[in-house]
Amino acid sequence: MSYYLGIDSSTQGIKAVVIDPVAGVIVGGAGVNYTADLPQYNCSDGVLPDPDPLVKHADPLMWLAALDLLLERLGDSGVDMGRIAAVGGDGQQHGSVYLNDGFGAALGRLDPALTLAEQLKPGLARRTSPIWMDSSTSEECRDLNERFGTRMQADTGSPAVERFTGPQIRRFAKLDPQGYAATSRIHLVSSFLCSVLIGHDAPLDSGDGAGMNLLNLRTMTWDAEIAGYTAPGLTAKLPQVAAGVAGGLNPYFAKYGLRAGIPVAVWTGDNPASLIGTGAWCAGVAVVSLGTSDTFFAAMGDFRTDPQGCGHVFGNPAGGFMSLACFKNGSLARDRVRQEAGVDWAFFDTGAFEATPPGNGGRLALPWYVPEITPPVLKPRVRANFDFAAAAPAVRVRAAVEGQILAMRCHTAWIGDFKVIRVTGGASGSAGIRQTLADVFNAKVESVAVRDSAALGGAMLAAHLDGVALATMADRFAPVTAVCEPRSSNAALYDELLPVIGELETQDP
Ligand code: XUL
Repeated sequence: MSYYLGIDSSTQGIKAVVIDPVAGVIVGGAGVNYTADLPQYNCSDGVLPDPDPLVKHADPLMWLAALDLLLERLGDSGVDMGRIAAVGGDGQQHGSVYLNDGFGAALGRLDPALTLAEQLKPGLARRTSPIWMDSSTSEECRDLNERFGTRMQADTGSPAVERFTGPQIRRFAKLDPQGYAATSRIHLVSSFLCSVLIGHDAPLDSGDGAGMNLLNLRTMTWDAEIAGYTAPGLTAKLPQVAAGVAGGLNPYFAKYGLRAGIPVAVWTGDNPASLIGTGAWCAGVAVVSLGTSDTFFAAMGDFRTDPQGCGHVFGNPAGGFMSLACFKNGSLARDRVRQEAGVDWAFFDTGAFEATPPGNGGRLALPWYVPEITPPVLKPRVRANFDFAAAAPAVRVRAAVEGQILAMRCHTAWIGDFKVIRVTGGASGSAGIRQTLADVFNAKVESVAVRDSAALGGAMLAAHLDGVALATMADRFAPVTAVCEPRSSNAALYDELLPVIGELETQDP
């Protein structure tokens, strides 16, 4: 039977997953890590060094080199590439690629004897790409929010926020008007790589397009007024918004054993792809992904926005909308607290709570080591309601974990009251963290056995193009492997602690 390939171009690397939906098995996969495998691009953890801590850019040529290397590795791994019948994919959200007139022509004549990076380099109108970790556009956000007021959030799903593409484009047009004038097309990471796969300009989907502060989610078209104010002539530089098939696979990729012309699905953002890959595209189940950053997302039946202005609304690739709240100080911050405290997770996971019972005696911390997204904080530091540095290691770790999860509850209440939360990502392997999540949200926490939910979502969307039902695939590829029930006494304890989060967040910066 046919195989389907999903590709996830994420912050620190790129991954592929190949599925056989009829047999219900993952038949292969491959990965490339930018730091380890492509050090020549100087993007440690996927980010170019910059003296300004607010500036976070990457080299788009690295993403191309990674795509070549990924497909080579996938072919070498023994997967029967000729059986792949369609390709889907996603990219880290918000990142943008600036292309000149030569890009389209170069795509149309890709030579398999050469690499993507060398052939497409002349098509770049800007050598670097701002990514979602960038927080350098506060001034532009201020301009946009002042100009459009509440309409910005009411129509695009989010107020203007630093990492979103519109403010990034406005800054580029202001700082480098010539570079902006030489730009004829601006792609997101997703639509950039999808364009490369199909050999011509690809559309972007409403899941990723909504992360730009430019797409009117009520009409699903570019908001001409907002785009016009963001930067001159911007609408003409944006791709179309569409769903379904983007085009046929460029013959260039036959060198990896793939069949030229197989359908390539319109790519989406990593979070919308994960919504599919975790089987949560129908309203009622929320997903918490505990990765580099922590994210909370859920399908939404209706279009509603966050009254606090921190969360976002994106298109749901399965139809309708999804909500998302992103906490930048996620696993990296959690692990830093743990490392600096010199302990491992065992004390937290085995239930040996002597030193620190749930609730931690009311001691809470928000471990903000980098500028935070939810709530927006540009000057990071650890906020705590006790002497954090002097406290016992176990107390510090519990304060940080509980603080993060309570903050997540505070900032996602607008999405709904969920009785089931699905958890994925590296830190979801911790039994202690899962139990804390269940108790804080007073919800059943289900672990789903999906390692690469975004790449899997891309593969499922590719198979869906061929008529395979998403529900059938979710049962097979995202089974629930463990369930953690909330403990009511702890839930009541956490309810009482909720107001402390507001106090920490408004502490002096
Ligand atoms: C979502 C966000 C991140 C990126 C990278 O708004 O900024 O989750 O998509 O994963």
